[in-house]
Amino acid sequence: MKSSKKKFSKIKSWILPTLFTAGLVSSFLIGRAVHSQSPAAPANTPAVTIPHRADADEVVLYSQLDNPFIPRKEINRQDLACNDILHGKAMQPRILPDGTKEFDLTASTFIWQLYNTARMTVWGYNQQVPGPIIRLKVGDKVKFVVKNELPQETTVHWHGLAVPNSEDGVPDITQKPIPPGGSHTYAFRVTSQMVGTHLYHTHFNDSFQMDMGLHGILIVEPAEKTARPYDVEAIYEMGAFKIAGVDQENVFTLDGKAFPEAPVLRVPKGARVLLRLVNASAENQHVMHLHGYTFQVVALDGNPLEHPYKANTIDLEPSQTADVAFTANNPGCWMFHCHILDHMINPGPQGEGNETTPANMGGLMTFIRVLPAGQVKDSYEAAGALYSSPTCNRDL
Ligand SMILES: [Cu+2]
Repeated sequence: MKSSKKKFSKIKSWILPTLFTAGLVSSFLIGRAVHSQSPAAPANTPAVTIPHRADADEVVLYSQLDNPFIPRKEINRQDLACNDILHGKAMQPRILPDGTKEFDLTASTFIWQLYNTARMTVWGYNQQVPGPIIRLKVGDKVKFVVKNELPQETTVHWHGLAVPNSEDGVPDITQKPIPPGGSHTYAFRVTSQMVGTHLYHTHFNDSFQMDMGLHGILIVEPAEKTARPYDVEAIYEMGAFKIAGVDQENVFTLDGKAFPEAPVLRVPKGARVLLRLVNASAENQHVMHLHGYTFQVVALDGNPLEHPYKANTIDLEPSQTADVAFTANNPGCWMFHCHILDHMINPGPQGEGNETTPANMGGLMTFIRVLPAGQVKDSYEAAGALYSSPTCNRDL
């Protein structure tokens, strides 16, 4: 145990940087009910101290001085954006006279609800985290008009795509970084090398900007429409954030939301399901595990495998993608989660759990519900709502 003197100096060493961080880029609130709203705390509200989950002796300051309020309408918009990611709904481009598909990506700061008790000023594309899905076809001529409304320079990198070097998004090597208030247009033709599940992300001050939310999913389809071997295609992007001024990723999200708000995937019994999995965390690998099934790993980093293999966990290093497939023949509510188990915990006073107190369940945890066809809806369902009031068995 640390002495109280030592502890005080530890607290002191946190206060200034954390207040600075909280005021500048990161703010969130603790202990609210799901989607509840309350006015911002008065300026003289004392800050709340809560032990960091990784080390109960270490104290992290959770500032209430910058207590962001999000209207219900905005929370609904964010839930819908997250649900669109899950269901692979892509953004629509402008079609230019020569047939070029032109996409707008605006990087800006906004308040995002990571889960019911944590909100943060994130940096993201088009007011959502992850950014909108970009879906391209081989042969497409594409342009991306990237506007920078961040307080810092940025670039965009098309991860896994063999674009011309000038379009690669590496600052001071292939382009000048895009200054705050500036814009830059990327242009390339989509080739067969690009087919598959990929991501796009910032490449400026990467470790910081990735953890702030500047990433999204990019899917390239073959030129010819082929008979789709799958009835359901869904996407889970694993993201990571640093809240409370810590220097290690401590909130992990599926399609932008941590459990209890991570979205549930509902699929009809018997459907052939393709899950596109993308690890957009800057610093952490994820070992995603599906209960109740053996799936086939059919593609890695966008490349179809010559010999797909069977597994029930898939290990994704930062920036790796995998496509896994299964036939939904086992009805029920099946957990889908990261098997690095502290990625299934949200920060809080409970820490990692002990003999008397369970941890604050959160992070990379959701369900895949296999239901009779008539009961499948595409609307957003938060994993926590299902967890606290299980209806799976009743539905079967
Ligand atoms: Cu993980």
